[in-house]
Amino acid sequence: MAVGGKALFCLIPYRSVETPEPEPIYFLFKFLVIGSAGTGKSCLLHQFIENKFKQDSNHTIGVEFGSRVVNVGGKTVKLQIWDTAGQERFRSVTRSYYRGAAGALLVYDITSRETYNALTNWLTDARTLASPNIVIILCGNKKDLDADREVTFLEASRFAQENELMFLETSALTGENVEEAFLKCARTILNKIESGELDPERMGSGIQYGDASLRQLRQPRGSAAQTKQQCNC
Ligand SMILES: Nc1nc2c(ncn2[C@@H]2O[C@H](COP(=O)(O)OP(=O)(O)O)[C@@H](O)[C@H]2O)c(=O)[nH]1
Ligand SMILES: [Mg+2]
Repeated sequence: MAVGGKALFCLIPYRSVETPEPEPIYFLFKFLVIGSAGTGKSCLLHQFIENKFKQDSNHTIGVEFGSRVVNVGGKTVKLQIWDTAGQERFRSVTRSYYRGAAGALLVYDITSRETYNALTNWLTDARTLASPNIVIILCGNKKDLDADREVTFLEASRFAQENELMFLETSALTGENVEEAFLKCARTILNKIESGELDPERMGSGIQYGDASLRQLRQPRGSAAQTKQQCNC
């Protein structure tokens, strides 16, 4: 939906699956699902959230999103996932959609070379409009259609290596590697936070603290805030 050259997003809440949370949420990560139309982005999101294949995947104008709470390396993390939902046809996915994303699934269809050839453009958009530090996993979707394959695993894995992307072939139909793709991306973001490579407090990092108290716990020992709390003055 374009108004005066700008895309107008309507947010369509996707049913969220949030299992009871015994642990407090440690972080919230914003994820994007990007790639050419018809590659299976909405089906991947649906499979991840609902644990089943979306039969009637129709094109929606706007942005769909879903969220799921997962355990990553012993920490409870909420993934908030945004799906372009039809916008990709018009390449009018704007800065506001990309802004503040910590991770992305970059999807092509292994049975369509055209969708593979478009990857470079999607990658440029993600790194310029979201953040150069965005953690991206390349997903060669429709793995179940191996007989119709137009892109080999080897070719795509080389592309991934050259562009510093993680890589998996997935099937939103069978569910193969779908959870793995999201979790691998989340794990990498968490590792980067823990190693200090990613700063959750940087504007537009796509990362939020889940609980204010955890934020305090993360303060370095002897920092001003902690000292103040300890001496209670
Ligand atoms: N065989 C197969 N079909 C898929 C898979 N994922 C999606 N599809 C089909 O591909 C078409 C496009 O899927 P959709 O999720 O709407 O793609 P999007 O435009 O990227 O969101 C639909 O007809 C889906 O049923 C998959 O893993 N395997
Ligand atoms: Mg879609």
